[in-house]
Amino acid sequence: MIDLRSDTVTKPTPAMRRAMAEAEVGDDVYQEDPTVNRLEARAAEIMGKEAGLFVPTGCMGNTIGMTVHTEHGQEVICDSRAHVLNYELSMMAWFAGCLARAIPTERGHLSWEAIAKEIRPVGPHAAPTGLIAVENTHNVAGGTVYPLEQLAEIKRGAESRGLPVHMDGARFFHAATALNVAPVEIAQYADTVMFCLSKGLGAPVGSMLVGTQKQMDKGRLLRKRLGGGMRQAGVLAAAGLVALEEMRGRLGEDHANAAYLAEALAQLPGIAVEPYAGTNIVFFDVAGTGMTAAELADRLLAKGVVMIAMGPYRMRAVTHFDVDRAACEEAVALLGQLLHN
Ligand code: TLP
Repeated sequence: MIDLRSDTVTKPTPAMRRAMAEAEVGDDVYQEDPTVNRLEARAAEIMGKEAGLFVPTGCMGNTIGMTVHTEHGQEVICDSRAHVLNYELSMMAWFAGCLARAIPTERGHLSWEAIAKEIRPVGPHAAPTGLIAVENTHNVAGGTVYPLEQLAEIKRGAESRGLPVHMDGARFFHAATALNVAPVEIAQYADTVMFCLSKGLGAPVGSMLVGTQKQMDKGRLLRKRLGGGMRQAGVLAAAGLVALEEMRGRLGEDHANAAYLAEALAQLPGIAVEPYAGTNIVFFDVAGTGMTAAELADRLLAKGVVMIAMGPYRMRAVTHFDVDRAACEEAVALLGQLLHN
């Protein structure tokens, strides 16, 4: 199987498995797991924040991040295609008790100009704005990377209005790799950042939330309330540490493979590739093949290639550690065979 559905499908590397087997553990609910403590400190250090919190999933990291900043009855400004709005089972309503104020965008990126128009003050009618949520890289927009100046402007504007910024950085290090900047250069423009260890970085489970010590102390209680107090979680954190130390540096390979896919897929009949954003996600339209994305996905699956239908005619391919260049070439060849027959 050549699995291009998502970078979530990566399996732990031999180094991760060894680290997991040998991990020193304790009860993390008492904050006594040395490996989790190390991972949290290291994540905070890399991102230039005071503290970190290890969470089982990106969804939980976003939920805690957004709940830390808000009160029930507030609004969260986000872009209309945000993962926090469309793929997290309305968690911002369910847990944070907030409404989304969604802004349509071209590339998944909010601008301060658009945000400023949507900020609502406390008053007798509208729900006041409590938070601005940005997504970097932006998944459904095609792995797009926020330009640093745009983020800086949002953060400056947010500060001037007393509003916090949360970043859904599920693929944060893909953004840092594409911009060729240190993580802090991006993270400085958000109060809290969630990033996933279990996507492109290859860990089997886990995400991190980073921010101030006070925010993470509050977040720790929220994590317990959500059922995320994981006891001897050092076995997972150990893989997370390997992911952080050994896997960040190789994301450029995934980007090069995605660039190859974008170019090669565009040569196939009936396939229209969306502008490639420079990271590990490629979206393309299959309407010209006479098949729906679901039909094409089924036929590809029969040939041993897995891609995901993300709309009636829209498909997504995501590159990652478990799919090398040869596998990408084979996937394109198999799709080509299918379309030529
Ligand atoms: N995204 C998954 C699916 O949910 C679509 C994927 O395969 O891309 N933020 C962003 C931007 C994400 O893309 C995802 C996962 C999450 C948060 C949630 O992470 P998990 O799955 O760990 O809860």
